Amino acid sequence: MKRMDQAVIDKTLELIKSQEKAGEGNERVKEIINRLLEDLFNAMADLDITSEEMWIACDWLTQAGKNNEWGLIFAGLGIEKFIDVKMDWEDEQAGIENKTPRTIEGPLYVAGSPESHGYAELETEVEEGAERLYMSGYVRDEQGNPVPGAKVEVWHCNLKGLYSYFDSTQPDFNLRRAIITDANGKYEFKSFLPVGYSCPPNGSTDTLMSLLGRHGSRPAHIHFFVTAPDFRKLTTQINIEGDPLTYDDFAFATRPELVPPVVRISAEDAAKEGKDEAFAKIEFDFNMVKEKEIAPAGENNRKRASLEA
Ligand code: MBD
Ligand code: FE
Repeated sequence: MKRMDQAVIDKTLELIKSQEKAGEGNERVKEIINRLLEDLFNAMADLDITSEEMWIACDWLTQAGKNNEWGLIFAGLGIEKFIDVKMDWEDEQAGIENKTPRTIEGPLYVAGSPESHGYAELETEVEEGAERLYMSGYVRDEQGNPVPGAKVEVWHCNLKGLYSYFDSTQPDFNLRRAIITDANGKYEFKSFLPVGYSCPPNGSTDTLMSLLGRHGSRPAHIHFFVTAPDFRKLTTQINIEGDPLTYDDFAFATRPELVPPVVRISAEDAAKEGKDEAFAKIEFDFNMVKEKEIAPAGENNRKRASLEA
């Protein structure tokens, strides 16, 4: 079929814009919405999108909201990845280097986890059958100096691939803690090696991924927010080395610098490190940069879950 005349599309866009009153509303919202409508209408013409297809989209969008899956869809469609790529590019323009790479937050953070100094144990309830993990490292500034008093917030899923709060069968803040670095800038925590995550079966994200011929799974990973006064908030994750999905993450969060080695320490050697059982050991430092006007901010003020909300 012949594509609609551009003039017909443009006239419709102008009609819609003509109802906006100058000086009213928000100029930034007007700019963004008008641009998105322009791109959308052109795509509808190019791809000959039908009325039936449009209403399938509307129904899917409605259901996705009811399911609270929009955060997951932003991750799965690579939108959250793209904003990281954009901010990386902006950092590069600003000459910012030698930092721990950012990677997406994802939709499963909960604010207000229990805080401790230097060390934390992440299990509020014991996870049966898990491989013990001790992870530690230093928070460092741009010169490599340790940053005492930095806050390392950490969260990961259990062996079912589920996160506390979103999985109401787990106790509050299970596998979620905030650790304040000690006088040497060091943090350490005791937990276990988590497993990967998969989107809720038959949910809106899962349905879309299937239609795209994709899977909706993530490799095993651990999330972090690192904050300290005057430093830019760092949002990142580490991957558990050896997961088959390490470089096949539906959320595109893996970065080679974020896959630290996992060292297996035997029960005998564990004693030398002051631990009472064999464990997997991960050492990982967080290299922070100062908050700067010329570079993107670390905080985005998205709405986040908390026990009160
Ligand atoms: C997760 O655990 C996650 O980290 C992301 C980004 C998306 C879905 C589930
Ligand atoms: Fe996650």
